[in-house]
Amino acid sequence: MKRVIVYGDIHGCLDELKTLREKLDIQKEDLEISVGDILNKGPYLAHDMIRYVQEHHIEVIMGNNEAKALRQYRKYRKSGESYLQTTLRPFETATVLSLQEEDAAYLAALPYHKRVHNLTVIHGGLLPGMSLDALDETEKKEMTLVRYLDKNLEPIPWSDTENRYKFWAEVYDGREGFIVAGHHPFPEPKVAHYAMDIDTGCVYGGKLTAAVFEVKKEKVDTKHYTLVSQKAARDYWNEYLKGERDEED
Ligand SMILES: [Mn+2]
Repeated sequence: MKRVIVYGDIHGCLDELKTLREKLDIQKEDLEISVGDILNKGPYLAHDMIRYVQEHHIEVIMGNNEAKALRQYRKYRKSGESYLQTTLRPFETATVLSLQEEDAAYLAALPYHKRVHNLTVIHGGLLPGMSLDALDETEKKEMTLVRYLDKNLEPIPWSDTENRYKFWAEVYDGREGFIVAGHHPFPEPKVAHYAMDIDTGCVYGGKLTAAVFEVKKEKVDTKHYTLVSQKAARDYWNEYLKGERDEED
């Protein structure tokens, strides 16, 4: 293994991912890992995203959007068309309809974390008291959703800006290695002592970021890394929202 390369939330931004991989001059010995949320909200369909990461051997961590897509796909298979029309938004319907049975099997098998020596990749955040090897199904899902914590170090939703005390990475103590995660978009990667969030909101017109680590003697050098980004061609999500509103008018 030459390098470990971790990608932030891609959300269907396949063009930006391809350009970023060219910039990085990806080699066969590199290990590429996505923090998850490869699908939904962006321009390319879920099926195309899954095919691409499979063909290029990019490992993917379960993000909240993969978990949601799988849940919705299964419900659709059970309840049929009416479920799509009554419950899902257009982009969710497009995701569900693009998935094939083998894509669903792929999503169902995604891991919630991946360790590479002293480096750990997850989607959201780790809470105080959570230990990666002892998580139940509820905690695994919770982990994909963690952003800010309140004064009691309890996770709070994105919308609750009033009770924001610390971002999870700022209180994480390093017990599970150096963590690279995504999920909460920042204009620039949010780097703390033992963790970083590299979701730089590509699908919202930001950029797609990769964290690049060198591996030396069975150890990932987490002190010296590089952050490489590719700017989004457009603000895909807000263009989509505008289209959704226009359709209602
Ligand atoms: Mn995301």
